[in-house]
Amino acid sequence: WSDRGCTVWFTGLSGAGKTSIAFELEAYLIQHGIPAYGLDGDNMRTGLNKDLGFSKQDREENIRRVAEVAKLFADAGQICLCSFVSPFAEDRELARRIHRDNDLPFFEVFVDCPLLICEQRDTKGLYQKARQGTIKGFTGIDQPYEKPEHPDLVVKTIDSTIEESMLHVVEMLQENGIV
Ligand code: GGZ
Repeated sequence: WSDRGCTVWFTGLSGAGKTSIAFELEAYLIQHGIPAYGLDGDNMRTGLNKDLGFSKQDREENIRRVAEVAKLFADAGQICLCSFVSPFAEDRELARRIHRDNDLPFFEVFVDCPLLICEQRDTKGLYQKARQGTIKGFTGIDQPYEKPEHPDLVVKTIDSTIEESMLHVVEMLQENGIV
């Protein structure tokens, strides 16, 4: 099973559904006896990356460290599921390169959801705070989100359920001989 080690990198706006899809996928893979582990802001920014904020520079360092950790998980034979806004194309490219240099498969999944919908969902109330100016540098409001130009997969969460999106990722992993 160590052959299937790889990283699935979910990118998209806050509230697009990255972590929900990754969590569902993690459960699905484990149920099928496939080792998987999810990394996201909640478990990386509270520990290893707790010295980092949301400036362009800090996001770059966040993504670099996450990619290095994901590389280790993948090298250990796990399917590492990374859910990060990762708004800058060059940072995502670095994450891909860190894997490529170690001959580890890397799949970029664009979790595509219109800003308007993410803002309507506003599950954590962060968009409202960003609009009010209480939070500065919020992706989509006063910092850019650079859409992936050549992602390995696009899942649109506006008209699909979390489970449907998750199964699209499973199909991609099947097509690439991972599962
Ligand atoms: C974007 C922010 C910000 C700012 C706090 N911009 O929906 P969430 O709440 O749970 O996910 C978002 C998370 C983003 O952290 P990442 O590590 O994924 O970002 S990056 O990849 O760009 O380094 C959001 C919350 O943290 N959050 N402030 N200013 N999201």
